[in-house]
Amino acid sequence: MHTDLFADFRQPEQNLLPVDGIVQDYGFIFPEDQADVYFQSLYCHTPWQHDEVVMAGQRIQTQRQIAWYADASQNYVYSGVSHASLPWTALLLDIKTAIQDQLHTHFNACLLNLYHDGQEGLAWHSDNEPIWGKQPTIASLSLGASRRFVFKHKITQQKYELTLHHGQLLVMRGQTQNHWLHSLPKMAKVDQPRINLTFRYYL
Ligand SMILES: O=C(O)CCC(=O)C(=O)O
Ligand SMILES: [Mn+2]
Repeated sequence: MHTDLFADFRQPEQNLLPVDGIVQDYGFIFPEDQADVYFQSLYCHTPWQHDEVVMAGQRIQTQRQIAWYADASQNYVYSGVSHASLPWTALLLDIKTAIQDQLHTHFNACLLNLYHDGQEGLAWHSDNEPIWGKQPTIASLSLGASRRFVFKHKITQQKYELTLHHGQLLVMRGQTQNHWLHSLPKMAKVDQPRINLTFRYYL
């Protein structure tokens, strides 16, 4: 069981980044069976949509799927494509409340990503759109398959890498989005799906 494997895993007071930002690992914030229920329910009942990104003026559909939830009917525009928001479900509100209580931080939006297997990933980017404010706190919950997650400093190219597991909460704060990119590399050997939830606050 993961809680035995990583008994002293939860060290949120430690900053994983060496400079120019704050990334904290809150470890496993839900019991494994609870994380299983969340994964299954989100996997089966979320109205997943393929994402679209604009590259070299072309609209391209990603294999990865997304769903965007927010307090008001707030559209989320990134990579030149607008996404209409869905109303919160009871399950997402449960997860949001648990994370808010733990972090003492309020969130009003959540982006869900579904990676069907290791052939799907997310390219280098930072979540630095103006709607998130200058120093956003972004709480990232991982469910399902374990995947590598990598940070790269925008100037020095210095990297920091970790593996994100089922039920693990990672929090990015402060200057992180201004100075670091992050990515979810493809992992050919992974044949199981992963869902990621990033809780955010738009201004
Ligand atoms: O899947 C992940 O762990 C990261 C997702 C992410 O960076 C994003 O949605 O902006
Ligand atoms: Mn991101």
